[in-house]
Order: sequence, then structure tokens, then C-alpha cells
Amino acid sequence: MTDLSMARTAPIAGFDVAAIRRDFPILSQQVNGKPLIYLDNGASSQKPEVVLDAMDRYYREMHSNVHRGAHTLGDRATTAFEDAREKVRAFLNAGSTREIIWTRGTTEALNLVANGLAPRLKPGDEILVSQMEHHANIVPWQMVAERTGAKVLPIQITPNGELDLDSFRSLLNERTRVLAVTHVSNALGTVNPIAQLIEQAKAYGAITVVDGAQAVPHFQPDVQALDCDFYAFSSHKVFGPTGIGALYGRESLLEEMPPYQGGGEMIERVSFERTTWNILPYKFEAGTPAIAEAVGLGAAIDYLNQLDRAAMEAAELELLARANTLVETVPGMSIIGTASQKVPVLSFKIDGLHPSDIGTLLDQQGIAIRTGHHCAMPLMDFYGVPGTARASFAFYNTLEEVDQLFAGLQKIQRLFA
Ligand code: 7TS
Repeated sequence: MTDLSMARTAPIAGFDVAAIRRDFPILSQQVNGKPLIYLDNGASSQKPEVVLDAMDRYYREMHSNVHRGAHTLGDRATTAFEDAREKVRAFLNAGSTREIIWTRGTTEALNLVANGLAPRLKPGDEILVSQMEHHANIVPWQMVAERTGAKVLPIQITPNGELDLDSFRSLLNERTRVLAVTHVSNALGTVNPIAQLIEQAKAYGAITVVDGAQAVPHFQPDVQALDCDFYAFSSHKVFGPTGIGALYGRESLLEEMPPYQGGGEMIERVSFERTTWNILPYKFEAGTPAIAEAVGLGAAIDYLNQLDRAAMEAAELELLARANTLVETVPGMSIIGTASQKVPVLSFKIDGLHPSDIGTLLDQQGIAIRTGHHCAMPLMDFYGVPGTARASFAFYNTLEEVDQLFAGLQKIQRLFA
């Protein structure tokens, strides 16, 4: 059995995890009488104090509705809101803020795209998704397919949890209208070769949609380099508040797409004879938006920008490597998802133990993980399991916490398996 006190690797230059943890007030509490070990970052990550402060300051000093007021607070709120949009633009390296639409999150962004592309779809058209998608990147396409007569076809995956590129190539043809695929799998941690997929799909004239929900907490995408048509993510997974996310969309496609919802803000002029739409991005932003949340997301991006991203990624890979070396210390434990390119996500099962029991027993030790199907039922079907236990790490997690997770699993295995 591997000794849990094995020597640590040297600290990564430019990355002081103890200092970083002090930025996240929630992490220093006790849960069930034990120091909290938060390993459910894939579901939602924690917020640095600067995000909490930015939202608090927004409400204390500048709250008003945006794009409306003939008054100072209205100007302040609008400036803060639009500054946040610019931060998202820079974060994704989009060409223009006209291409950044605020949404409630990834789910709403993907629904917006699916509905917006519906007028282009006709019977026999094909929409490619993958076997590893989150339901948010399956169900909206199924709903649109039902309306339009298009078909949703899954790209197969390999047993280690990588996209099967032969399956992908065999599915591509002139009927392929849309490729909608996740950048990173929430349940496996697999990083997909998105740029390559986009390039091949474009050769057939397909529109490319990337679900970036699980990518952005770990690395920064570049939508221009990827040359994707749409890229969606949620603020709450990237250390910002809940209730907001963003959709990057190629301007020419956004111009052509119908609005998603009707109401205030999204119109240019309304009459009973004829209503016309506002310019981008407002055409897709009906109603009063989540202003404080946008400001909070902007602060989260500022926070990430001042970190050494390369050092952060190295530290995360070290967490994953550490976890992988410890798997053999828990009899009957196996990892689901062993792709060569992964973010630090560890989905696993332990012989004789139900995933939900693992979750409950870890919680008693102050360790938070997620168990279940992870909103990826087709993926669970592929592996023939009802669900998995999933530890998903963020840059503020430590090697000691990885050790504690495995010490906890060893204890559970000894007592219950
Ligand atoms: N796409 C992926 C890849 C996701 O992981 C999630 C949420 C979503 C879309 C939906 O994001 P939302 O913010 O609109 O809800 N994933 C998870 C998860 O893995 N555990 O809880 C939520």
C-alpha cells in the first residue's frame, strides 16, 4: 500500500496555495466537526472575497437598472455592467462585445443557440453531439430536432473516455448542420481536441457550438483561435456568482438568428403593426439582467487574471497526478475516465459500495464530493453504471486534501465494503 506521507513534490514557483485559500472565506470553516475539504468544484466553485466585495459595493453604491436611467446611478450601473461584458470578451478573446450575450448560465446559452438555429434546420439534417455531453448539450438539441425533423446523433467515445475520432469522422457528412460538443467532460474530466473537431466540422459547413462550462475554471479558451461559432459558460463554475453566464456567438450568425425571448431591452421599436429588434448584443437580452452578478463575474475574471495561470494549471495537474497514484491504496477502487488529457476530475467507483453512500460517508468527514449521474445519463449508460462518485478539484485545493480524501476512502472501504 502506498504510504500517504510520501514526500511532496517541490512547491510550484509563483503559486502559493495557502495565500490563495485565504482569498476564499468559505474554505476555512468546519463541516460536521471537521475542516471542510471542498471537492465538488465541478458542480459549483467557491468565490473569492473580491467577488463578494464587488457585488456588495455594487448594491451599496451604484445599483439601478441599466441602459435606462437619466440619472447618475443608472450611468454607474450601466458602466459597471458593460465593463463586465468587456472583461468576458477579453477572457474569451472574442473580437467584439457585440458577440458577448449575458445568459443565466450555460444551460440557457445552449437553449438560446439551439432555438436560434432552429430556422436553419429541416428534416434529415444532422446535429452531432457526443456520448459524454451534459444533458444541457443534449436535450435542447432534441427539443429542436423534434420541432424541425432534424436528427441528433452521438459521437461515440472510447473506453478510457476520449472522443472516438473515427466515429466522429464517420458521422460527418453534408447533412451535418451543427456540431455541439463539450470542451471538457464534467463527469470524466476529459479535455476534448476541440480545435481539430471544429476544423473538420467546418469543412462540411457545420455550425460549431462548444460547451465550455467545465473548461473555463481550468484554462482560458480563445474563441478566435478555436474558430468556433458559439462558446458557452457559467459564471458560478469559474469562481463568480450563480445566476449568470455568457455566450460568445459569431456576429454574422447572431445577426441572422431570431431573438430568444421577447420583452423590454431587446427591441428597437414596438408597435402593433411591426416590432423591430435592438442591435447586438441586446437583441438577446430581454428584461432586466442580472446586473450585480455580471459585476461579480467581472471581478472573478479580474481575480483569475492576476494569478499565474501556467502555475495554476501545473498545480492542478499535480493534484490529479497525486490522486491517480493513490487509487491503488483503496482496494476495489477504479477510475472512470482515464483520458490522456484531463482536468483534475476523478470519477470513481469502489466495489461493494454505492456512490451515494460514499458521498454521505465522506461528508461526515467534512469532505464534499458529488455522486450520481452528473447530468450525463448517456455516459453512465456507456459505462453501465447508475452513477459515480466524483471528486472535482480547483486550484485552491491542496495535496494534503487529496491525501485526506484517500484516507477517508480507505476508512470507508475498511468499514463498509
Ligand atoms: N455543461 C456542462 C459540461 C456542465 O458541467 C454543466 C453543469 C452544464 C453544462 C450546465 O451548467 P449550468 O450552470 O447551466 O447548470 N454541470 C454540473 C455538474 O457537473 N455538477 O453539477 C452541475
